[in-house]
Amino acid sequence: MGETFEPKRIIVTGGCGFIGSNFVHFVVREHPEVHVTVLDKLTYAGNPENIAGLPADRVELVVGDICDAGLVDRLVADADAVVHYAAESHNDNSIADPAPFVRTNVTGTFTLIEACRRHGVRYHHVSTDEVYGDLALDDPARFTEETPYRPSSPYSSTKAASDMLVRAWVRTYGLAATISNCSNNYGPYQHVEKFIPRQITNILDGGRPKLYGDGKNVRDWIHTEDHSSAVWTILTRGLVGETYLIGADGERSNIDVLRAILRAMGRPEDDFDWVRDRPGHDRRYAIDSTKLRRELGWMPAHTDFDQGLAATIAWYRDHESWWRPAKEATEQKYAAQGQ
Ligand code: NAD
Ligand code: TDX
Repeated sequence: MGETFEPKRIIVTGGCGFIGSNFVHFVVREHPEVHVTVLDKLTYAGNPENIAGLPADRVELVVGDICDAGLVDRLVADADAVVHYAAESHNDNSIADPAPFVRTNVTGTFTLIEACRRHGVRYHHVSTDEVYGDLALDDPARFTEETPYRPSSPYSSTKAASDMLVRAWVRTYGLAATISNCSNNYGPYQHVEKFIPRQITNILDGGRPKLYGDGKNVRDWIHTEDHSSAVWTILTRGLVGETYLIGADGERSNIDVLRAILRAMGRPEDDFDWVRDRPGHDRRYAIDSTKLRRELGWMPAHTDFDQGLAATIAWYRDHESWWRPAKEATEQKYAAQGQ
């Protein structure tokens, strides 16, 4: 299937975060004709090491805020596409302090789409399945592009708000935009605040994993490499104005994932602590990605979860210098919340 849009100069916001940096590596590796400008504020979640070593003539890092309208306008004027990953991304943080979520996720998106509108630049909006709220454990349904929005947390409500802005800009101003809503990502370079890296690094640190509530909540896991290939597919072959759900049929309960980590790391399966549940904790997410597969021919490549998990555990074991600086402060924050 050919590409219908062939960008040459793209801006990747949040390109020093977990998923954005994976996409930058993906583009540099797979598409040598494309130049990438990373716009990243380097918050606690952004780390320039995530894109270190890439060729300087292919990747430029601009340290700045997506809410800085002047800076965004100057960069967008010189690009032919924006792929927007930058966000405050962690639910627990959003419950403790929602203000940065409203600012970055809503005002930041507004600033970017206004610049894209002014300069006629293509825009891809990276969002989450959490905008659809949650499903019951025994519900056979999965989320589709038609599922009504019903976000639960400050994080997911700000992501939902940003999706709505993009849809309105498409309809009212003819913004050339696509939207993707992806399920839970895992893989290397994920911040230690998130479920899988937190548990792996707790074990590596001689501590115990921490499971919220009854552990039966279900997440639909996808390897971040598959998220990157899907976003590229949508950017270059997706129809303007369309939304595509991204998922790899990876539903698993948290307790099953945790036991798989414990087994893979040679620990007894009950060697963890039950901790306070997340307020408003979504029960289950599940993605039906038929539209993306049928209409754009995308397929996930990393579908063996146990293999992906083993490689992720090995990566954290081999990259302590990457995660160590963030570990103590993250655990202090959790301890203060009883988690
Ligand atoms: P992350 O927290 O690891 O990275 C976010 C990046 O954005 C960081 O580099 C940070 O410095 C940057 N950033 C934050 N505020 C900024 C601002 N105001 N200006 C410029 N840069 C700023 O997040 P992630 O897990 O890589 O998620 C990336 C995107 O993917 C988000 O939009 C998130 O909603 C979406 N998403 C994530 C998942 C997941 O499982 N993690 C799933 C679906 C969708
Ligand atoms: O220590 C923990 N123990 C635990 O049981 C942590 C950190 C989490 N959990 C549970 C909560 C969730 O049910 O594990 C599940 C996954 O938690 P997170 O890693 O915080 O992810 P989630 O809240 O599902 O959101 C993620 O996927 C969708 C990303 O952080 C979002 O950015 C994305 O939009």
